[in-house]
Amino acid sequence: TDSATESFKMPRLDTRDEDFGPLLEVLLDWEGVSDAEVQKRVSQIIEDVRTRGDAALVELTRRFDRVEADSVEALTLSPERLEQAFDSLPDAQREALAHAAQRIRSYHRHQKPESWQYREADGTLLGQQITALDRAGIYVPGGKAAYPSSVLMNAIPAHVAGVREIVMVVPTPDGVLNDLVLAAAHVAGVDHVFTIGGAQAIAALAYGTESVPRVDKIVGPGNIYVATAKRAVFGQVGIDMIAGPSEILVVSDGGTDPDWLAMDLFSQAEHDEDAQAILVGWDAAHLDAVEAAIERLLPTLERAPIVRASLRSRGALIRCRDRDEALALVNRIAPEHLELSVADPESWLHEVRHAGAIFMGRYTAEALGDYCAGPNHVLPTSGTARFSSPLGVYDFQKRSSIIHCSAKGAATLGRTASVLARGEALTAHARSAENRIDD
Ligand code: HSO
Ligand code: ZN
Repeated sequence: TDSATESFKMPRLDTRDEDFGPLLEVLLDWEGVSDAEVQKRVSQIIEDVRTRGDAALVELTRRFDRVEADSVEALTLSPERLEQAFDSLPDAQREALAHAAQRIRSYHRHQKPESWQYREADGTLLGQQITALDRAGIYVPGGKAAYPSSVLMNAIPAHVAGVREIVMVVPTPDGVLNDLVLAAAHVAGVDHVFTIGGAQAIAALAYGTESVPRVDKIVGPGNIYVATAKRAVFGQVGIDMIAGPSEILVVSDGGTDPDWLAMDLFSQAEHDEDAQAILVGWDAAHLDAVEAAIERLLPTLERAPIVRASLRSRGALIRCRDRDEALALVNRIAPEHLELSVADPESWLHEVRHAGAIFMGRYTAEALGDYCAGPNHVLPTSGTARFSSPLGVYDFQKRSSIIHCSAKGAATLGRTASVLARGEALTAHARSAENRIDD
């Protein structure tokens, strides 16, 4: 079929329908992929890299990416090479990258938590000290899924957190380098880049090889091999969350141009066939207008086949009764991106309990947040906004507890500790505490 002329009907739901509940469940259902065959292959690759180091990386990169290199050094890009990629870009791209990076940096600086301490009356001091990870690893997918914006979103918070060394890995199938990705790495303060990918890159970052330094945490999206490898090395290193397909929920009060709303839905749907774009509203005529806009504009898109597949299988226009029902849907769905395309978004805000990022008002397209508003675009998907947060500075930091007892404090605490320790039959604990009670 000619994809430009193929007819398309946007799926519709109505909360008044008897079977709305079960239909919504089906719409939201997303099975996280886990595949025994993939798991087996991934654990073999990890074992290979663990035991043979660089030699395994060179071989696996030849096999999977068709890149001939006789050492990992030949798969390494220097900071100078990154700068050169930046310099080679047209002015507009250089300026846009720098502008986005500067805004992302200043937003994330606001996230920086402070260490704190307080002193009690008897002189004992308590506190919490915040420190950055020594080394972070950033995975960047190769090929068409390589987003320079994601390099900024992953590396800048690490840099702001105070991470000493940021190591990026990116596969280059057939040796093809993406200058925008390298330029973004330069702008974001990445220290080393290795042109390796897949499970072998994750294994190298987790365990280290002769040339690849072992990191403390690995972040960044990847295909099923990468996701499976990240799960497998978790515990050896920290990992970020494993993201499902991207989603948007738009709430419209009927006052926003239907063409704008259609394009906002498309912008999410064009990411991939499994992406999810849903709009909810209570104005029936307006929903019809959005539906018409979707059907008229869809054939004009470069990625119309992807958008059509996404909207057909996972998209919906949902008609609800009123504002309260729309809010209940928001909190039920806990969307990655929530667009409040309404006249008074502030009055909604305090009632939104679960959403990765909240885009307020008619002018705030998700696309602005994806690139350059400042907040992170790595967000909790598939309803996980119920319990998790956007990627941030805090993901590259940890907290140490601080206790400094005065002599008087040690005596007071010693009495309590001694009683509890004897209750647990741990007498060395008790005596250790009692030693510091001077009477
Ligand atoms: N919407 C994606 C991020 C992105 N969009 C990157 C464009 N490039 C997930 O939040
Ligand atoms: Zn996007």
